[in-house]
Amino acid sequence: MKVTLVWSGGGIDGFNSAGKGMSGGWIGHGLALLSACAKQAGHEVSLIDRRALRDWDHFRQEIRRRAPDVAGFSMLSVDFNPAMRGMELVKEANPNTITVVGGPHPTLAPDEVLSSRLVDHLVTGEGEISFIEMLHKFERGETVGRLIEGERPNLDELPFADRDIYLNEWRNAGYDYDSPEAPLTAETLPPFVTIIAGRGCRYNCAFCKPGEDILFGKRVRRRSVSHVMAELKQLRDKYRFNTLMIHDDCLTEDRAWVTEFCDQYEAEGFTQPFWCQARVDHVVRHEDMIRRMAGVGLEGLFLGFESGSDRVLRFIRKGTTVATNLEAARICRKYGIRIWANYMLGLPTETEEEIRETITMLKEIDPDYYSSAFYTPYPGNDLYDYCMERGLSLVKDHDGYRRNPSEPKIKGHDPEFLRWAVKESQRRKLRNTIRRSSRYYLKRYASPRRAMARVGKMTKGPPRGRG
Ligand code: B12
Ligand code: SF4
Repeated sequence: MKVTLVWSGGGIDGFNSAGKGMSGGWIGHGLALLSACAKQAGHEVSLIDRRALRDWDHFRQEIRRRAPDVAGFSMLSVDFNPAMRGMELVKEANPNTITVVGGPHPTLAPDEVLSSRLVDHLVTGEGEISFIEMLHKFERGETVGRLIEGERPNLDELPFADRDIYLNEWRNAGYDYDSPEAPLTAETLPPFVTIIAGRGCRYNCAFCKPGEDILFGKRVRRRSVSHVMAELKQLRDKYRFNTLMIHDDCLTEDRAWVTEFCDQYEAEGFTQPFWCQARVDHVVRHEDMIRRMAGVGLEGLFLGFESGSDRVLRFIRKGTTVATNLEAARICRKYGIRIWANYMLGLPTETEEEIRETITMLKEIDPDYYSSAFYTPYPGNDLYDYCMERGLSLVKDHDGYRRNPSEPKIKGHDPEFLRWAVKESQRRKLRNTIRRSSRYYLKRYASPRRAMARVGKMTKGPPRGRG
């Protein structure tokens, strides 16, 4: 069958954003895996990535040109409006094209999505097995239910994510990259790639659960280290990646897995720096594991500090304390691991005093990168229900399901104070600024490797571009 997968996302940047930052320049692993599975089953697959298009007219042209039998849409809550508009254009181009939708929002709010007549079928949870089964049934003219519960695959039996389906699409749109995905930060050495080693998380944060369990199941599943290594070898051969990000929600919960990963990463000759997400309590509990990870290339951690108030941390069921947050930061500094600090402001019940405690904590942590969010109630988790039961949500439309700190998402907070708090939380103490600047200049001017490079530059003439 002719299948067109649609990345309707880009809720933040929208059209013309391919390659720009992480929301524009990272592949969606869900569709990349569906593509790999559908190709493996013999279907002809293409992708429309809204981020690589100019506008809806461009979308209309692309869908007409591809004329698919099936259009498969992926949808986060924030993508609801663009996904629906895309389906409208699919049906306008050819009412017989079958629309299938999946992803977090259809899984967590199926009734809302199914209430649209544009949606022919909806798959909840994971799509790799059930989507391919559906395609076979369509092909044979068999009846397929409108709501399908996705069967959970054995992750080691899945093919590797089809990254090219994104890259080709971006290149066709005129983008010219030397990296399969946009580097994480200005300092990240491209080519940069992201991978996912597992699904699920056994913790119970109120702003995330039970949504995450509904999507991926209560039991955490992780690919075997050898399966991940095989993918990394392929990525090394194909893209010569220089930096890696592991997206898993909670990779560091599995100490045995991480240890085996470090051993194999080293044994297979990987020296590329990598980043991953971690919980602060894991960093503190398993300092030896963190040291080992740093030894084989861990460059930075995305850490969910969330709040500088123990009461708020208890309220959101984070299972951590402010003391653990500070200790995790100290351990990261000790091993030269960069800190990407995730934290929220404007949570339900949070007072201005507690927000000031978060600011104080961040000044103490002095992270390398700040990732602040205004708490946003997404469907599918307990804190969302709490907000809805009390009429607290200020999110009027799906476009508002983004946690970028622009406007408050719930009642009870002074918008001006929150905006001030974002700025103040990111203003470094003078001693931290001095410490950082001196470290930077020391690295830049006192490193023998860089000094040699400068000598090389002076003797060899102008630098050449990276190949
Ligand atoms: C990596 C990531 C990002 C990255 C990269 C996004 C990208 N390009 O994919 C960044 C940092 C940019 C990001 C941004 C945001 N993210 Co994010 N992100 C993730 C994370 C950690 C991993 C995503 C992933 O690859 N998962 C693994 C793949 C295999 O799963 P999947 O994509 O869900 O796909 C499977 C199924 O959903 C299903 N499926 C998906 N699509 C389709 C389509 C069809 C047709 C079918 C049949 C099935 C199907 O089958 C797939 C394979 O099993 C998830 C959490 C998680 N563990 O999934 C959050 C998550 C998806 N993000 C979330 C959110 C809220 C956001 C933001 C809105 C945050 C913000 N800034 O406000 C933005 C929005 C980005 C945008 N659209 O513009 C929420 C979504 C909640 C919701 N109700 O929508 C999640 C679930 C985290 C959470 N627990 O809250 N994110
Ligand atoms: S926020 Fe992170 S640690 Fe908490 S339940 Fe969700 S995935 Fe797990």
